[in-house]
Amino acid sequence: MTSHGDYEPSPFRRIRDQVARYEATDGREGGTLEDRPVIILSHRGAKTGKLRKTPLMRIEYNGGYLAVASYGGAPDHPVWYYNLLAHPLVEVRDGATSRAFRAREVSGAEKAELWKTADAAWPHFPEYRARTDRELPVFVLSPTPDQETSDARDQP
Ligand code: F42
Repeated sequence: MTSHGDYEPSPFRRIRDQVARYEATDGREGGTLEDRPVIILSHRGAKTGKLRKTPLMRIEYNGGYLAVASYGGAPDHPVWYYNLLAHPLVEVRDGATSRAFRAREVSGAEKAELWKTADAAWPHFPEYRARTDRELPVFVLSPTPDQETSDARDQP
């Protein structure tokens, strides 16, 4: 996983602009939602293999993060959910720092426990769960052994 090269910005201007502002300012702009911190998840498209970047809530967990495919309680999973299943090696940009992680979807008792952490970080998750029939997926993002800390700003 690399943040360079074949990055395909979101077709949605708000998302595209947020990612650009975040990366240009180390998260000082575009780095919060309702005063809660946001990360930028870089991942590979399941079909295209292109690099995608998605703002998500920052939910710190066990030296890594949780990623909740909530999409505001929309009826369908966000596209990035399927990308992570196909290509679990991802990068997280958190402020000025970018590191590599491996995504693992959780279920059952482990997931029930992790909702406590997620709900504390973003109190809207319970209403999203109530809004939709689908079960909101949760990933644990664990640091990969070869993780490196670097400036994630794209370089040519
Ligand atoms: N969404 C969440 O699910 N969880 C969060 O914690 C979260 C926080 C958050 C904070 C700030 C903010 O501004 C947005 C936040 N969002 C959060 C919304 C999030 O950023 C996404 O917009 C949302 O989850 C929808 O994700 P999506 O992957 O469905 O994105 C759409 C908008 C999008 O750009 N889709 C691309 C597209 O072109 O339509 C997907 C491109 C793609 O991945 N294509 C695949 C490929 O192979 O390249 C193939 C797709 C296919 O199957 O055809």
